[in-house]
Amino acid sequence: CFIDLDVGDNSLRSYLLSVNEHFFLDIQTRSDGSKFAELILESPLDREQQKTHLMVLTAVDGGSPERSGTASIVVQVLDTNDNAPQFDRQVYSVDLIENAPIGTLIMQMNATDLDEGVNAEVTYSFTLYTSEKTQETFSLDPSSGEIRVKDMIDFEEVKSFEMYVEAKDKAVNPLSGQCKILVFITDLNDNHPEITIKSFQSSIKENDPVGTLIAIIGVSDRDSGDNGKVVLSIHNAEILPFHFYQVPVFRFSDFTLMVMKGTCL
Ligand SMILES: [Ca+2]
Ligand SMILES: [Ca+2]
Ligand SMILES: [Ca+2]
Ligand SMILES: [Ca+2]
Repeated sequence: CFIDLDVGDNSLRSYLLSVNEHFFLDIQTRSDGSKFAELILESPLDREQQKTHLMVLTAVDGGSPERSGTASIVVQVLDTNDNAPQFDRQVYSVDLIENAPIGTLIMQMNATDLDEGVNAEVTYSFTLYTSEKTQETFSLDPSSGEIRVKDMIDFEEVKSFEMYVEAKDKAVNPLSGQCKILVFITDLNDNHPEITIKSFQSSIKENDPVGTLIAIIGVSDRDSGDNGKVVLSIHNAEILPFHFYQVPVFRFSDFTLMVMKGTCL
């Protein structure tokens, strides 16, 4: 409040407020003719856009020469929780090799919250959409947002995982943001080929014709791609009178071979 001890035209005549977007002055006159000004909010404030508003209030009298006095007004905008934590993407995808050691860091979650203080402090958790199996396989640190391997991962058992992560702020009325993480497991050659003799004729007669079937052998390898392809060979094949013939069957890494008599015994 400004006080001008002069009277009549020389007393306080008006108030002026420096130009600003959010406030205006409402000048009131008391019954004794003295004036006072109210600072009124004209449009909503957004702390995330501007934290402090600085204005200058000038009081001018009606004298000649005109005299004025000024005062600074500083308005500090307090935060309300009006921003939800946000991830930079809605879906993340990660490749992870099977048998990765327990504790391996696969992802560091980082959600941003434009508010301040507890309104911007974020905790992370798996949502209910994340399967029990996935939650047993991966851990999520609530405060750092680190996702690590918690249990052995076998590509032959599960080839991908889906996680749904929520970031929630610590405000009294919390807001949250979600994202999805897809983990694709890559195969490692961790399975030996398995040989099964499906039929075998242990004795053959001399002069049996070329092409006589001696054995059917099944070979399989649980791995994928080149890790699951199998080459079957006979030890010392060059001095033995037998050959393999591959008979394709239904599964990619499973085929049957026949041992044939190649030359006369
Ligand atoms: Ca805010
Ligand atoms: Ca917030
Ligand atoms: Ca494998
Ligand atoms: Ca293999």
